[in-house]
Amino acid sequence: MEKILVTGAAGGIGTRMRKLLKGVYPSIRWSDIKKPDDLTAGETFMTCDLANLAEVEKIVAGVDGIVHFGGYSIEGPWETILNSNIIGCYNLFEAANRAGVKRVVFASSNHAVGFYPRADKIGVNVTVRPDSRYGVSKAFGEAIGALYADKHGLRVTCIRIGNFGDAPIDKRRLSIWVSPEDLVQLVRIGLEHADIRFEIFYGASDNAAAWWDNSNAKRFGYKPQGQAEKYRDSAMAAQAAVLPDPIGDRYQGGTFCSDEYDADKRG
Ligand code: 15L
Repeated sequence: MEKILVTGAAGGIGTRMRKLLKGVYPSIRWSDIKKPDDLTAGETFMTCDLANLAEVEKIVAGVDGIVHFGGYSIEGPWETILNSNIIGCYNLFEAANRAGVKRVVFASSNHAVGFYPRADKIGVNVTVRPDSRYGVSKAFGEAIGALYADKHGLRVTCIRIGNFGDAPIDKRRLSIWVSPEDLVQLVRIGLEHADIRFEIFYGASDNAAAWWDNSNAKRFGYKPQGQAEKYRDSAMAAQAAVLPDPIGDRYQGGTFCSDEYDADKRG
């Protein structure tokens, strides 16, 4: 991979990735709907509204691989999810295919499977159980990634990212935390491993309390270094300040599950 496009450059993950991916690939083009405040002179940046196919075609032109962190990263109104994550994701894969891009790494989310109970340990072959319109959009992204891989030969890796950050911030995140360095490892497998066709990985570090079987990522050489247990005391101290959430605490997606929840109304 010589030339890479990374979308979502101004977001939380993108901002961190701009530092961690520096120098890893000869040419990296960063993109977002707005210019990052801390863009440096050496960084190549193009503004793009993902909902506009003509703009997406401009940012994908000439690249070998794409890391798609762009889009709306939490639950939102349908119009927002539709434009940023559904139409935006379609545009990204369609433009990538037209431009002859070889690989796409798609930032999926744990919220594509958020309605699995915490008591379950799931792998990547389970049926999607989205916990929100946002989760539905991530399941859509995985499905359209599979279509472009199977029908058009694009090499696609979907990473169901747990919670990205320097440390797990509460009890739920002890199970789903991913360190920035471990996420970089997964992205690089998606961009570089010779045997990738269509794969789903969990974006999680080496967490003893994991709800996910990440053996598929390990099959491709993933060796997570982060261990959530090292931060158990601080995570549980933060959890003590959080009110109990009977629905959110039962399911993997947490508050994304309890938000708007009224499944009991039909008796
Ligand atoms: C996500 O997918 C979100 O982008 C992030 O903001 C967190 O909510 C994370 O999941 C999580 O589940 O903690």
